[in-house]
This record gives sequence, C-alpha cells and structure tokens, in this order.
Amino acid sequence: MGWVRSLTVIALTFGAASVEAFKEQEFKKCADSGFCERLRGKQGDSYSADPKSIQLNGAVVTAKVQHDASGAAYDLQLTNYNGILRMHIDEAASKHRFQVPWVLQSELPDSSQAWTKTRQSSSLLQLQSGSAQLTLTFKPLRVDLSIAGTPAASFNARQMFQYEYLREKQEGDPAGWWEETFKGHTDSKPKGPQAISLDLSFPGFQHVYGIPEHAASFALKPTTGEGIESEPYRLYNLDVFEYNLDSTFGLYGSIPLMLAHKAGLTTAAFWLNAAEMLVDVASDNSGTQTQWVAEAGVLDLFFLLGPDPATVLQQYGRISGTTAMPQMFSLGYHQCRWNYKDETDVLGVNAGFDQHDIPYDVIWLDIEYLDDKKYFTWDKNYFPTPIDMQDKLAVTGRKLVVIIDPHIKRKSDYYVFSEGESGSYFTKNKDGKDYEGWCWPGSSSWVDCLNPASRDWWAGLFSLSRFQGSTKNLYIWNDMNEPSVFNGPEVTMPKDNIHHGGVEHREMHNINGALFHAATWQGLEERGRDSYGSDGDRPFILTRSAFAGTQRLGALWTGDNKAEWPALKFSVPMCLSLSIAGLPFVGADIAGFFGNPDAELFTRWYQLGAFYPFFRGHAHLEAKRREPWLYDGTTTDRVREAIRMRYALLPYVYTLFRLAHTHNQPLMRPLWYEFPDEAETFSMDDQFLLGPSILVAPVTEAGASSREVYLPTSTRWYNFHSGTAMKPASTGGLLRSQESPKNSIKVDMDSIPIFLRGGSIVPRQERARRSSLQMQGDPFTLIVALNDSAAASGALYLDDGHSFAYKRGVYTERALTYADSVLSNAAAGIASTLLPSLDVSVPLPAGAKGLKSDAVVERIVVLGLPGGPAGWKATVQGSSQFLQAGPGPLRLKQGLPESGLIIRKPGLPIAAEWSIRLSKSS
Ligand code: NBV
Repeated sequence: MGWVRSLTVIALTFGAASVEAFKEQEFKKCADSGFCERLRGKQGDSYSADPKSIQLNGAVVTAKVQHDASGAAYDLQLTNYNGILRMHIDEAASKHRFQVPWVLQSELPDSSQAWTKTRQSSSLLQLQSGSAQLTLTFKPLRVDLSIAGTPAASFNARQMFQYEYLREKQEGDPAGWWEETFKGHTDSKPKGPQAISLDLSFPGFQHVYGIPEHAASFALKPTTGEGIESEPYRLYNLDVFEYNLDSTFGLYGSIPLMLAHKAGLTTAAFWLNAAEMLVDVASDNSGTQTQWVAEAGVLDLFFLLGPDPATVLQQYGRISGTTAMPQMFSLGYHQCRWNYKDETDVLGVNAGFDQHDIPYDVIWLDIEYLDDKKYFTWDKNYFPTPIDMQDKLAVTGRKLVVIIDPHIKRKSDYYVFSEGESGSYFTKNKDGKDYEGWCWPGSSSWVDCLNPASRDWWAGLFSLSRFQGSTKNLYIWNDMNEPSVFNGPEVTMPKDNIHHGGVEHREMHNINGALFHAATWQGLEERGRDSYGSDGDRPFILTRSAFAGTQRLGALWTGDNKAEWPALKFSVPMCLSLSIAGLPFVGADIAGFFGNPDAELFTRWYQLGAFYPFFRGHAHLEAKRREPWLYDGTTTDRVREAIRMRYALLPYVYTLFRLAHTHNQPLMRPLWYEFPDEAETFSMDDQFLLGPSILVAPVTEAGASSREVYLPTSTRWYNFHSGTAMKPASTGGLLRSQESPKNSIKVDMDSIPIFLRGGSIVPRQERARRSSLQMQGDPFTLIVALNDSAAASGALYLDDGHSFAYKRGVYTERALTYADSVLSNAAAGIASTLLPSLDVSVPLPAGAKGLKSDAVVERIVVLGLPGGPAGWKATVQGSSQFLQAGPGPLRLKQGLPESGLIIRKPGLPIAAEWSIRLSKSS
C-alpha cells in the first residue's frame, strides 16, 4: 500500500538517525550562534547622529549616524505615517544589504504626515504629530516616543544598538566571523559579521505579547533568568519534531511584531527583517525591556503608536496587509489525516459524515496520494480516477485539499523537475549549482520563490490543464515550507545557499515559506479566473510556515502537536499570539497530531477547536483512525454537537472574517483586547474571546468537574448554552455571588463553558446541514443579549461566499441594533457596530448594487429583558401585525430553561430594513 510503502521508506532512509536528528540538542541555542554570542546582552559602542546632518522634510527626518569608535557611517530615516513611525537605518555606502520585499503595502506612503518641529538643540530634535511626540537624541543615538504625554517606547535607552558593518576579511579576525560549524554543518559566511542588535524599552508596561511562533505562554516571559528562562525567543522558521511546550524555541513561522499593553495604552514594534532573530525580554518596576538581535538585513523598524489594541492591529494591517477574505467552506470543519488511503477510503469517510449527521466541508489528502512523492501527480494504484472522486465529493457539497510541498524530486523524467532545472527556478547552493537536499521524495531541489519568474512558473503549474487530475473543487496545503530539509543544518536549508539576485538564504530564511505560499496563492487565483471568469474564486491554501504578510494568503496551523492535554492547553496561547500578530486564520491539529487521544481528550479538543478560526482534525500516519464516529456513541454525540455549534455560528464567524479583511481585527482575542483596563486579564491565556461577543473557556485538564472563569466586570454575561444571565443586573437572573469576577463553573462532558457578552447581537443559522454550501440561503436566528442598559448591537456580512465579486460591491452589511425596546436591521458598515472605536467604514464601490438575498429571519431570541421574558408583545413597526412571541429556550433543544423572549417566524428578510418594537402587554 502506498502509505505503508512510504513509512518503510522513511524508516529505511532516516531510520534511528532521523529520530535522533529531530532531538532538541540538534537545534541551536544562543551559545551555538556567533552573532548571538557577540551581541546578546552586550552594551554596544556609542553611535551618534551628526546634528549638522539633520534634515526635516515634511514627514521625513534624515540624519547621518556614525559608529563613534570606527567611524562607520549609516543613514537614518524617520518617517511619520500617521500613527506609524518608520525608523530605517542602513549602511551609508550601498553594500547591498537585503531589504525584505513583498511585505509592505504600496499604499503606506499615501498616509505620510508632516511633522511639526517643537524643539531643536545641539543635542536633540523634538517633533509632534497629533498626540504622538518623538524625541531624537543625537549622542548617544536614542529615540523616545510618547502618546498624549505617556511614554510609549524607547529605542536604544540601554545602548545595545550595534550595527556590524560589512567588511573585508582580514588576518587575525576573530574565530567565527567568516565560518562556523554546528553539528557537522559548516556555514561559510562569505559576508562575515553583519548582525544588528537593538534594544526597545516599553516604560511602564509590565506585559508584552506577540513575536510568534513559539509554544509558549501568551504574555511573554522573561528570558534573561536561569534555566528554561535563559534562552531568548528565537525567530527562525524550523520544522521541530515533537516540539517542547513552554519554550522559546523557534517553530515554523516568524512574525517580528511585539505588542505592549497596559491600562490606557497599547503600542507595538515591528522589525521588518527576515533573517534569524533573537529576542530577549526582561521586566522590572520601570517597565519591560527587550533586546532584538538579527543576523543580517537592515534595521527597518515600525512603531505602531496605538493607542488601543484595535488601532494597533489596524496600523499593522496598513503596513503588511489584512487577512484574505476566506471562502465560506474553509470556515467549516476539515477532516484530514496522514493518510486517507485511496478513493474508496475518501468516499467512505465522506459518507460516514452523512451517516452520522455530522456537518463537514473538506476532506484532505496528505503525501501518500502522490506517485513517488512527486507533486502534481497521483498514485494511480490508489487514486486512479481523482477527477471522478472530486466530482463525487462536489455532489455532496464537499471539497478536496491536497498537499503540495516545495521540495521537488530530482528525476529527469519528472516534468516539474526538468522545467525547474531548465528554467533555473531552483535555489542554488553556495557554489551556484542547484541545491540538492533530502526530503520525502529523496534527493530534491527547492523552488526559489524570491525569484518572480519562479513564482510565475510555480503558479502556472496549478492550472487545470497542467495539474492533471485536478478540478476547481481542489484546494492546496503547503507543508514543509520553512523549508524542512532532512539532511540540512537544523533540518533546514544551509544559510549560505543563494537565492535570486545573489541573496543569501541567511538574509531571507524567515520569509521563504511565505513566498512559496504566495506563489501557490497566485496559482489558485489564476486558476479561479480561468474557471469562473473575472470574479474568480478565492484561493484556499493552508501553510505551515509564515512571515509578516502571510495573513493576505490564508490559513496557518500550529504544526505537529501531541495528542496530550498540555498541547491542548498551549494551543490557545499559540493561536492568540499569531492572531494578535495579524495572522488570525489559525488553528491547531485536533485532537493532536502524534498519538492517540482518549475519548475525553478527543471530546474536549473538538469543543475548543470549534472556536479556532481554522477548524481541522488531523492525525499522524501511525495514529489510530479517529473519524468522529470511531469512539463510543456518546463521544460521537458530543463531537457532533460541537461541530454543529460551529456551523450554527458561521454567519458570525464569516462576519468576523470580513472585519479581519477590512480592519485587520483578530478573531481570537485576549480578554484585554475588549476590556483593556481590566488588569486581571493581562496575563490570562486559558480563556479567550471569539470576536467581541463570545467568551470561550476551554476545559484543558483531564477529569475536570469545574473550572475557574473570569468574566470581565464591566458588562453582564450570559451562559451561551442556556441563555441564563451570569451577572446580577437590576432584573436579570442571578446565578451566583459576584463578589469576585472569577467564577468556579461546574463542567460536565457535554460542553465547555461559553458566554455571550451582554450588549451583543449574534446571528446564527441553526438548521443542521451536510456542509456550509447547503446552508446558503438558510434562515437566520438572531440572539439579542441585552446589557445593563437594555441595549445590544451586532452585525452581519453576507456575500456569495466564494468569489471576488465582493470587490465590486456584491455584498450586504447589516447593522443590528436593539435600543429603546426596538430591534432594527439597517444597511450599515459592520464596523459601525462591531468596532465603533475605529470610525473607518468601507464604502460600497460606486454604482454597486449590493447582494440580493432571499434569506429570512426565522427566530429572534432576546435575553435579559427587564422583568424577564414573560408578558411581552412584538410588532413590526409600520404595520399593526403582531408577531408570535413568548418565553422560550435559547435553542431548540429539550431541557433548556425558558431564558429568553422568543419571537417566532417573523419572516422578515435578512437583507432589508425593518424594525420590531417590543412592549409589555397590559
Ligand atoms: O505530510 C506529512 C506530515 C503532515 O501530516 C503534518 O501535518 C506536517 O506538519 N508532515 C508534517 C511531514 C512530516 C511529519 C513527521
């Protein structure tokens, strides 16, 4: 069998040695890297800006900077982009240091804003723009930023700035400058030392976040102590087999964005640099101090001035772009494993979901579907009729995703290899020959996606005519794109490999995976236009490796986790860190990649996973089969319930993605994102919010019969399962004492604690269907959860769910509000209710007619009405027609309390203006 054969190949090829090769000691610590040893923790030499060189030209300040000891010269540029400050330092004589391409959004320069000079002396320059103030101190070089008088961030307050200038090799240079060896791999370092170190201080901030990807707590821990806290956070994209938890180890992706938050101010720093980077964190009473060291590249630092979390994320979106609008299907449930064996297996699993009444949207094929691990081929023994198989899936409303990795088998009769070789599309080794490494197919070469011609070529391979056996119902999974190279240093590519334009792999390593993902995206985008015409088809591509900007391309999962409780727990901080770093379409393998979860862990993982933005079950080749019906019947029932909960919430989730697309807002949010002044939440990562309205408190301990939940105090909360109020309001139902906002909540195996925020309106589609496709046009239920002022608001975004027609305005945005006893539905930007603090609505393109929808509202549930749900009547305004209304349960499920006022079958169109008045019947 293909899959057994493959397992044997792995065992034979790598055997015990490969298992060894993935051990922790095979990866570098700071002490193993010359640049880290040279610069970490070191106070640098003095650098100064020449006062006579300072020029202020509108939004831009320029200055000549020198390294005082050697006289090495640098150009400094500070640009004000209205809430974003860019600080760029490069060597003065052009030395061709690598400036990261692709990430920056072209519209950024449009927002530049002139500075106002408030002070200049022989030692400093002070500038103002809005509420932001910048002080540039000349000697030693230093930059201080404050917002409305509150210090926000300082550059070089601790004088750790060091910029190793490019130089000629000389006799007697210190060991390690021009060559270093690790575990038998020698890095030739032809450019010598070229690292950059800088320190950033966040005065008065006790909490910093971000710089994913690490299996670590959400609030970043100090790294300058002893033991496990002694290694810096490493940003170096690596395929770390069975990665450790609670560790600063570098994993598959890197986003050099750090947020600092305290009551009253959120701010952030982003260093656009794709070389290996190490970040130290330390805090004391004065605030948090950090040191960042990159092995190469330039200093290109962006300060995002906030002042609140939503604005910081929006500022980051202006730099690196916002989330791609996903297809609706990709927000449903995905069923994957390594591997579904053959077509019968695939169609059998597909039918299994229907037999067990479990909705799902996508089935996945891992590397065993391939002929000899050659991408764009099929193993004809097991997948003889792939088009037929995809067509059969399509009939049931399901899609297929197949894996396509970046390593290309070196075999002359394999067209992808021969085209790649003759077109010179592969990454070169240090001697300028096509680099050869070892991966799944054996000897392989890697597509050089820094080369635009390689990207175009790669994209073309996805057209239906070239990718034999593919249909427009097939989407892609990019794995191993760090890149993972079995016999390379630290299981990746040598740093002295050469990319397009003579760029060393060292300089671009962390963006390698994102550029490969981008080339694949281009391929599906072009295929979509060929198949569907000008409105196209939104690509869906899951990636393992990421960099800043990956959000523009799609989804990421957190790689090879274990089917163990701690991995379930750490999935939350991992996904939160990615989300807050601008990459919101994330999730972890459910219920753990390696190993066999028991029924309890399996259930708990689905109950949490239903709230991951990306919701996929996946398992290792050697793990037991675990489709949701393979445990006992009760487990199947619970998993079905969790998946159905997700499907019912798709309208809300899709609306949140629209907000991610337009305003760069995350789906998974830490509590402080919504309640920025509640200090108790600042280091919390065992519960989170999905969008502004739903609080999720997963159960991550075996055998738990209760868990503590913090419910932010400034609003009331409702139990999302029963609809009962959690906070005493003058008239709401009181469940428990509110002396402390920490509640010990009883849990059973049927569900995890989930709460609905008072003041929100959440749209749902509650009819159980086979997949999201069949839900199109289904009626809506509106859950109206009133706050203490008996008001609520929410939003709904609708479009065709798959094409780019929304770009020409084929969509509708509804603002749903309840105030003064009137529930109304109006056409308005979703940001107006979901993000009132950021007053940036997206206008419909000129002449756009919007989306036509025949869908209606079939149920409205109002929770928290003054005096309880009894004795109300509901009328459609502008008509004398009474609607059926009376107390009832939140969901159409037996045994639930009559917690809300239910308005039955109002039948009003979802995409039209209307309002319903509630009044007490006399
Ligand atoms: O393609 C096989 C696996 C895949 O199932 C997994 O999700 C990836 O993270 N892949 C890694 C390669 C090797 C895993 C040991």
